[in-house]
Amino acid sequence: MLKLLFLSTPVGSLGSGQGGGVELTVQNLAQELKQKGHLLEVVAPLGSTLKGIQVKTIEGNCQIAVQTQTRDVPTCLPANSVLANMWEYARQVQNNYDLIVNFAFDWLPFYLTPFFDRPIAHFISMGSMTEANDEIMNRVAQNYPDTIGVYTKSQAASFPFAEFCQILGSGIDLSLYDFCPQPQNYLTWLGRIAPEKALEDAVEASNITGIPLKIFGKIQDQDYWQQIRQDFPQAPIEYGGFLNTQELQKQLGKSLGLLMTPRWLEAFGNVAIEALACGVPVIAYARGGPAEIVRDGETGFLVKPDSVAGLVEAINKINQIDRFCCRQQAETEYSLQALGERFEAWFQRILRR
Ligand code: HBI
Repeated sequence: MLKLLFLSTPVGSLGSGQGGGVELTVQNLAQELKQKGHLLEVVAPLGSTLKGIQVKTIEGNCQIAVQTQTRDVPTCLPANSVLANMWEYARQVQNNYDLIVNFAFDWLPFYLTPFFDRPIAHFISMGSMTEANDEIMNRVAQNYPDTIGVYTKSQAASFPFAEFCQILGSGIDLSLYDFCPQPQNYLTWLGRIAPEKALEDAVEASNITGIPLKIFGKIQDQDYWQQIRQDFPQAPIEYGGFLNTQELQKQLGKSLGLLMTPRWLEAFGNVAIEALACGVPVIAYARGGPAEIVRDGETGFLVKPDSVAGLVEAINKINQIDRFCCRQQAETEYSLQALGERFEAWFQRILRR
């Protein structure tokens, strides 16, 4: 049994959605590790909530989201920084714990690592973003090998310390997703409707094949969405809105396949494992996280990046995929239990040093 202190992302309170994918990771991990008998406390900004887990909330001003910054941005902390306050609390209580786990993608926790008496595991939740972060993360990777965790190999590859990264993958609560053996005649596309997600390629493929495409997710860039509608006036597409998991998995499960067309380096791509959990094959550009999730020819198809012709070719053979294999892959690789085991093994490796 380990005594673990989790320090959450300082960009917003847990449950606000501000922290995106890493909120889900903190929530799932905390629940799973508590389930396995470990003792843990989560430190997070005021207003944070976590089902069934003790949260120590800390007041202060949130960090600026790093993805809104440029690569050369100087490290900055606001007055009364919640990040600094969280780490002051951690310094005071560190001796009650075996291991501290950092989920912030920020300079300070990495800089503070050598000042702490207790070991610190750092989970990095995006690819390389700024020079200052790369530099301080690299310093920790060199001095404390094993202590850097990431979702995927391609995410690790974006950092100068790629070979030091522990690849931990992700996981979802499979009990929320129902296997659907018999699809209806439509494809799905899920995600933020924004240029880096290249929805236009999926729409073009639907236009060529004549197979209807149902689109779900937040319209983040309205002009971009209108441009797609103008460019493909005849495409058989339908926008289904931004749904909660329960509603989304109902619609997703009935589809022939999920199209993933990322233009940028997707660190992981949770929508891929949500599809697999419903038995839905994934057709994805062979780049980033999805390229490490989809088993080409078994649970979907990996397509030459940015090739609409490649998408069309894959769509035309989607019935070759056994939908049950998709569900099985989700169960073996992406269950919460598998995720908890991977993190537990990582923590043990650090503590053995
Ligand atoms: N920005 N500064 C900062 N710190 C974070 O921890 C952070 C962020 N932007 C996005 C983010 N975390 C998470 O939404 C992603 O890691 C998933």
